[in-house]
Amino acid sequence: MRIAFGFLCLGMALVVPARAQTDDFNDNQRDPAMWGVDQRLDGNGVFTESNQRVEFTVTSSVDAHSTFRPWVGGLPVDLPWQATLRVQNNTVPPKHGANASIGLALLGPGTELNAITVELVADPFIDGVMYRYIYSVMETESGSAGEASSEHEGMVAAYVRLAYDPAAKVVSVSYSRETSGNPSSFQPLATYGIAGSGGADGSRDWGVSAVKPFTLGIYAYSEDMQIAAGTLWADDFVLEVDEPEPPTLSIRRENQNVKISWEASAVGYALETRSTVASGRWLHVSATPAVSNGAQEVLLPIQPQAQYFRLVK
Ligand SMILES: [Ca+2]
Ligand SMILES: [Ca+2]
Repeated sequence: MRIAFGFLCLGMALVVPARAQTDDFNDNQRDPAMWGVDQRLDGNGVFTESNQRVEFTVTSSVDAHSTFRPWVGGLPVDLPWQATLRVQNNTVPPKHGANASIGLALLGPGTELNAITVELVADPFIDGVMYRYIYSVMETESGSAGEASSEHEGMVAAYVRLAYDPAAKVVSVSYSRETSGNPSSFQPLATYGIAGSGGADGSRDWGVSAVKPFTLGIYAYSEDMQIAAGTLWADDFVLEVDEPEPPTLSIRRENQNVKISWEASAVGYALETRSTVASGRWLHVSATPAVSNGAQEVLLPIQPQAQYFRLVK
């Protein structure tokens, strides 16, 4: 619930900034308020919060292993957001065909087969040279819709980012080669359209909606190799959701009434009142706002006692 306060006497409004949620994993235990139970999409790889980060381990040296740790809140389809994760990959795949990776995955509603991933991969190609690269793919139920990668010799650490534009319904993939602190320089890697168009590297209609939102999570993968503790890990997750500025309540006396108003563009808010500022039950103001000059306005008779008002969404 998001709240905008307006005080009858003070005419003051509290402003809620763009919402940033972070996890530095420094407490070494999965926080169920942030992260859901790990989903093993393939095999038996395990995420463990230890050494103040999220490590991925695999004990089997054969087959594919992929595990997904979902962000509990889900992600809105009607607001801009971006998710950033620091990743490190010191694994050394022992042969051609073996590989290991870690990064972010965005899943469409209903099936994990609709996914956009960005990962830091270690992969020895057929010539025996160890390649490390940022890899991104848009997966659909009918296979890959597009992919992009960027090789960097010797790279073991990076930041990976997924960012969403709700107007274009496009997910942009980028990464930073900075390896600590707050990275400022991100290089674009790919764009994907999730409503069937708009992506430079792939577009499919995932059927996302307000009632069927995205799921985001940490994702790790390995194939035909063990992953020892401390070799493949993620840290410093940041999710920024660009929520619109909350409306400002204005209050003005008009004869024996007060006119309470807020921006007409702020839809979905309800006006509430109570007679003490710090306690008591908030009561819904039943008067329907009239729209005038770009504002929603409610006219109420002045009461003998103080009244406090707020907007609630
Ligand atoms: Ca940490
Ligand atoms: Ca934790």
